[in-house]
Amino acid sequence: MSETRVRPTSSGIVPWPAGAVARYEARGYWEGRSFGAHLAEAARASPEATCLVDGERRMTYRELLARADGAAVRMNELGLRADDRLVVRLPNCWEFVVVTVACFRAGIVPVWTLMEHGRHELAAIAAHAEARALVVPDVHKGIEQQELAREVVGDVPSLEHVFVKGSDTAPGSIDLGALCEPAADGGASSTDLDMAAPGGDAVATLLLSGGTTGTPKLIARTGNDLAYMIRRVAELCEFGPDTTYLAVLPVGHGFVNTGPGILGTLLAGGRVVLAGSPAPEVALPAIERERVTVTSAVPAVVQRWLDSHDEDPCHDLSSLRLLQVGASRLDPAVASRIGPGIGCTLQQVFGMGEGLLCLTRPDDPADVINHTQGRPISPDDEIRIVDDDGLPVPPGEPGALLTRGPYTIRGYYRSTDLDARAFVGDGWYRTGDIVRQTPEGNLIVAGREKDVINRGGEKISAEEIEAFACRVDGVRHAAAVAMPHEELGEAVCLFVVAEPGKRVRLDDVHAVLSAAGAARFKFPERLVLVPSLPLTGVGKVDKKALRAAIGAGRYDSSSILASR
Ligand code: OOB
Repeated sequence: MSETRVRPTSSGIVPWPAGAVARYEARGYWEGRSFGAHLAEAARASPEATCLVDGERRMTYRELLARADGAAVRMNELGLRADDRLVVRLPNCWEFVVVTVACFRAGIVPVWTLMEHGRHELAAIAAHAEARALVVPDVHKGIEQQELAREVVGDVPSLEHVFVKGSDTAPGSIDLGALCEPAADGGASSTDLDMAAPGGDAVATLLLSGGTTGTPKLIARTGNDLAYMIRRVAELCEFGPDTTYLAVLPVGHGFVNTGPGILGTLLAGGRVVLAGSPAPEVALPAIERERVTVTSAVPAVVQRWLDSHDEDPCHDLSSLRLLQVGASRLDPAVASRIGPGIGCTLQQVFGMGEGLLCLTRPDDPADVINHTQGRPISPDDEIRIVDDDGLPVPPGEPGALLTRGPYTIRGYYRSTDLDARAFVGDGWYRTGDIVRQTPEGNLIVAGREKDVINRGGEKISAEEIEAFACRVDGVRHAAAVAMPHEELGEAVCLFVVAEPGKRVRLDDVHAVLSAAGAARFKFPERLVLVPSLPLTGVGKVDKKALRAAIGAGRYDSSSILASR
């Protein structure tokens, strides 16, 4: 088997400065162990407990570790070594968890993507990560997936292996089911993996960032920082062996994996139930059937659950103790329906792949839970809220949120050009969010300075959509902005200035996105033709004016210009 030399991740990460490392180690946050070592310890602590439920399939911790170790050893035999990257594009299924644990055990770096990601995203992610392997299902929602995998392999020279979940593995690809069989030698492989475990400072995973640019931004998270964050959130959410966590959001999301999510449940010795869809007709019966105690959802999903349960409260949801809601803005009116409607405690979660995680605490007063996005999880999370000159705003005023801390990265993976914009001064990460802080220290997300559209929790780069639009015949200028959407919170509206005499339709833009294999959630919902785009005093497109116009239902450019 030919082996493409790929650079180690360490060549592309920005380390924490020595003083910060010493502090985080001294305070016991960073334990110097790989994430796989933490997981193995948890699995060995309760081997007979059920850790995973996927439909009829139930798995104990013993079986999970045996399968993960089997997969780790087989990946090693295929030439995949510690620090090699593997792109995972799987739906919510037990194989996702086994492959993820296998990667952590072997020190292979998983890069979790969404099933919605198409050739456009997958190729860019795999190329940037210099991934050596890709995992896909054979079929998803009735659509064949291996052709896509072949295309991506054709696009990305470092990709050597494709692992396929399902019974129909194409020649040249590897059957994921066989890969995930327990190792024949049982304990011996596990001991070898224990011995070869990477240190805590090795990269454990590369997360995707909700992009502000057309190219993917990858976030290298180490075993040290990831384990600290997950353990700390799990502790604040009171996770333990009696926790049954329902994974309804796509497993590729950081929220469902790490907040504390699937991985936090496994570290706590609890049980993960995988649901194939967040639709109320799937999620609510799953809560009832499995006596789920905790789950996490985006606001758009919660709204559907509330509506469905109000209309027909036929499911017993009394086991649900905590409902985490985050990734996009939760309307306080919806927040206040959760307690009375579902009978559980709401926890607002304001997080980001880059690190910083804020939560309301289960015992906070209702006002804090319903109206704020909580406070950081670590005493060593540092927060600054600054004005346009970088100076602290007066208490309670909105400003740009900067942060540093024991699990917040100091730079993107191999993206020094991005770092210059996103990291300021002494390693402060500029989150792109505008927040206010209450006197008790809770944050309220008040807006955004980054050019991103948050469509029901999926982050879409306006710049990327504009670049696609400019490829359409007849488009002279394009500006993508968020417009209000009743269910999703925000949707993509594209303003277009056409060449003289040309007509541009939404379908033309969709055709370009579709031909490139871009994710469906990026497709603009609306296109507005305007004779010109409004400009700010410094000559940039005035997106504030465009957002205001579309929000107010005014679409013609004269009213847009008038609204400035
Ligand atoms: C989560 O992570 P990302 O990386 O997909 O997106 C981060 C961004 C934040 O910078 C903020 O703009 C937005 O998503 N966001 C929220 C929010 N939570 C995240 N905006 C308003 N209200 C909230 N509660 O989205 C993420 C990662 C881990 C846990 C939870 C969410």
